[in-house]
Amino acid sequence: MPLDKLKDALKKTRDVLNMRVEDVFVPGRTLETCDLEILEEALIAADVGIEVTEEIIEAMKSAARAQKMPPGGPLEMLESELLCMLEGAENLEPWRPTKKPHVVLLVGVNGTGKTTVAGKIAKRIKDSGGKPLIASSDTFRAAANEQLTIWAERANVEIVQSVSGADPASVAFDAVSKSLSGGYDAVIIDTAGRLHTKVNLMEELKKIARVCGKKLPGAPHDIFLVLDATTGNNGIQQARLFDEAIGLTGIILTKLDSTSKGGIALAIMRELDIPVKMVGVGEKIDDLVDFDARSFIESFFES
Ligand SMILES: Nc1nc2c(ncn2[C@@H]2O[C@H](COP(=O)(O)OP(=O)(O)OP(=O)(O)O)[C@@H](O)[C@H]2O)c(=O)[nH]1
Ligand SMILES: [Mg+2]
Repeated sequence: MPLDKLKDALKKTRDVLNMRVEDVFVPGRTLETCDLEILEEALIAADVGIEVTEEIIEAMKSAARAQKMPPGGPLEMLESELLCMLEGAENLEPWRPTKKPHVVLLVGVNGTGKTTVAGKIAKRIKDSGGKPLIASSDTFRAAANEQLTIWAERANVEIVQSVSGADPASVAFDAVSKSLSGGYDAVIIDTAGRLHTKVNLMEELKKIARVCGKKLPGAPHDIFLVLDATTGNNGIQQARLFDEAIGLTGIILTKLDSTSKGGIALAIMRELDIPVKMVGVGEKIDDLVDFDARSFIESFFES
């Protein structure tokens, strides 16, 4: 993961954590005399989630009782407890298209960054020598097609456009057909923002996915939930409901650069069995990085 970009993006989260963590871990004090409540508050403020926070505090208390303090002190212990917790939940392989064509469906609530992510992923595939196609299955919002067209131009890739009011599933079908006949490596399908609680809109997503599979068995190969990190813990509920409705293969966490609540990535991985695949670290086309738990956690603590 390009470390500098990630570190820059996590600055706000790091500041929240470090400020409080410094208050907790006064040099020379043992963990037993440190104020773990401050740490608890800091972790919750960074949206690590109650469950993860409680586990961490317990683990640190018991390590302290057993006098198992690492050479780097409590801070190192915190870091290694976080890492240990995420073992097995790590995203081991950076995401790449593995099928040809590899069909990716982007879903999420309104304004999370789906259209931006479509452009960013297309650019990344193009940069690595692939031939991606993007498709506008957002036929709901008036300017959606234009917005995606701008991203297609920026990424210098082809687009299957939509007409306002058209059936989003038919756009997806056309895109998958075109990708098969045109020798494309990947199809990135952008969809309209929708609330996870709206049953009919979730049905529409299922239909889009079904139609892709009709044209190309096995498609869509990935269904990524694009989740706005600034929404905090409500994101967990969004992920749960989208997953129940259509089955997610991963999460793309956006706007990490504009929040101090980057801990949400840890909560997601711990509480849901869905990997965070990539993170959005800005509004520009190259501001998308692969997620790696180790670098992520290290970026919480190192400036
Ligand atoms: N700072 C920051 N802004 C982002 C990031 N990703 C997207 N945005 C911004 O978020 C806003 C919404 O992005 P869109 O891509 O239009 O979101 P969307 O999910 O397609 O929105 P709808 O189609 O309306 O549901 C835009 O202003 C983007 O520039 C990110 O990683 N960091
Ligand atoms: Mg959009």
